[in-house]
Parts: sequence; structure tokens; C-alpha cells
Amino acid sequence: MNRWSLVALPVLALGVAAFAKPVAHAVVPVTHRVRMAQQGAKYLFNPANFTIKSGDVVEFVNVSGGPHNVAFDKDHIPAGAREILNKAMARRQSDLMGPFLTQANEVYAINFTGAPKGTYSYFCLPHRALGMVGVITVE
Ligand SMILES: [Cu+2]
Repeated sequence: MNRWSLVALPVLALGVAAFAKPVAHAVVPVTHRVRMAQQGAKYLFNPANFTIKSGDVVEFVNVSGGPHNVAFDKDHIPAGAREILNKAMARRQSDLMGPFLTQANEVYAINFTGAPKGTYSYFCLPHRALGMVGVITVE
């Protein structure tokens, strides 16, 4: 290393540091609330279709017309999502099938940390045929 480089390298390093773009800060996870409700003869998730980021949490709240639950359609989730969801879903009844929520305002939270991008079709088992279905998009 010659004398020029002893001076030039630190100056160059400072210059690069000064003009480098700021490092992207970790995205703060967001909690999304979904109401599970009966409205007249209809049963629904509200909102049913929405977009989240990997790492966000979705809280499903049993508002009315329960019991409700959250289940994912294994044929309509991204590759690699099944194992992550099964680990993230507490008190599962079976594969991708959450427990029935029977208490008023009971909350069932799913953390989407590590969830691959894509669309996740989900439904409420007791009310699937009545249209209680939705799609979560992870972007
Ligand atoms: Cu339901």
C-alpha cells in the first residue's frame, strides 16, 4: 500500500458512505382485524379480501353468528405456505384448519412471518357454503 492509498482509501470510503442510499429499515409488522359476522342470512369475513405483508398478523374476531373458524384451502395457497401456516395456527383441528371460535369477541391470530408471497384462499368451515370465504394476498 503506497502513501497515496493511505489517504485516498479513507476519503473514498467516506464518500461512498455519504452517498450510499440509506439501508432499508425493517418493516414494522401490521396487525389486520377481520370481523367474522352474520348479517341477516349472510355470513361473512369483513374484510374478506385484503393485502398484507409477510410478517403481518391477521386477527380474526368472532363478532356474531358463530361458531366460526379459519381454514385455508391447501390447493389455493402458495407453494411452501402449508407448513408455515400449520405452525402459525394455534389449536388446529387438522391440516390448515383452525379451531371453532365460540366465545363472543374471541380472537384468533395468525402470524404470517415467513409466509411466501401469493394468494391464500380461506374459509369458515361451518359457513363456507353460505359464502363465508375470502382471499388474503401476501405481497
Ligand atoms: Cu362462520
